[in-house]
Amino acid sequence: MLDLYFWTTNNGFRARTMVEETGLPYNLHPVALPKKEQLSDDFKKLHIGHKIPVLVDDEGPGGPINIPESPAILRYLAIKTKSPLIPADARTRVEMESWFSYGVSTFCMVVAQYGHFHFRSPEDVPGAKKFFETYARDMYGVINERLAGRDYFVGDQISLADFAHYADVRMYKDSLKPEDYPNIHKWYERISARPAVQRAYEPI
Ligand SMILES: N[C@@H](CCC(=O)N[C@@H](CS)C(=O)NCC(=O)O)C(=O)O
Repeated sequence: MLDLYFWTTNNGFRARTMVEETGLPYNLHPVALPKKEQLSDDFKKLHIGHKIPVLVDDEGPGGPINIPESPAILRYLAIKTKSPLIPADARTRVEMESWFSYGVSTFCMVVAQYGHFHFRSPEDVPGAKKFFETYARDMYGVINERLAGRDYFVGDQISLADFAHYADVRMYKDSLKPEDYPNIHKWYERISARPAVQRAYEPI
């Protein structure tokens, strides 16, 4: 059985979406970040770095295993289930890895800073707001260009590269609006229509 330790953040939803995509049964364990539940001794046994998401698989390789970090969870589950979310073709797979990395490290971190300075910072820092909005919008431009004439980031079917970006775009959809970027908008609607994605965003 899989156990997903989760909260309603971009990284949490990225992992939950992947678990839903596998169709495997799982238990969902909310870890309420606003109540600092991630700092409990019990949770820190799962992740010394006190961050969600963490996946626990009691049928891991060699026995039960804890997997922190959403990128590792996506890869782990794709490999475990031999999923086509990792393309079989070697060249497409390499391309997928580059866009996966862009999503979970480059794009995600910039958008997180945008979100911090616009919505969560107790201090108003206009210079940081402007800097990260410009930076984030530049990346939306890059992604919009990448998706021109394509349904997905790589190849002709959905891959981990799409899930690398989707949770962040969805998290800020009311401010960095996908509809302002026509190719992102079509892609966003396509991913949002997937039954597994809809299940992943059901309220907890
Ligand atoms: N790179 C990690 C980032 C995980 C992360 O930053 N989690 C945040 C919520 S999105 C968290 O749990 N923060 C609580 C804390 O640091 O105490 C991933 O993709 O899973």
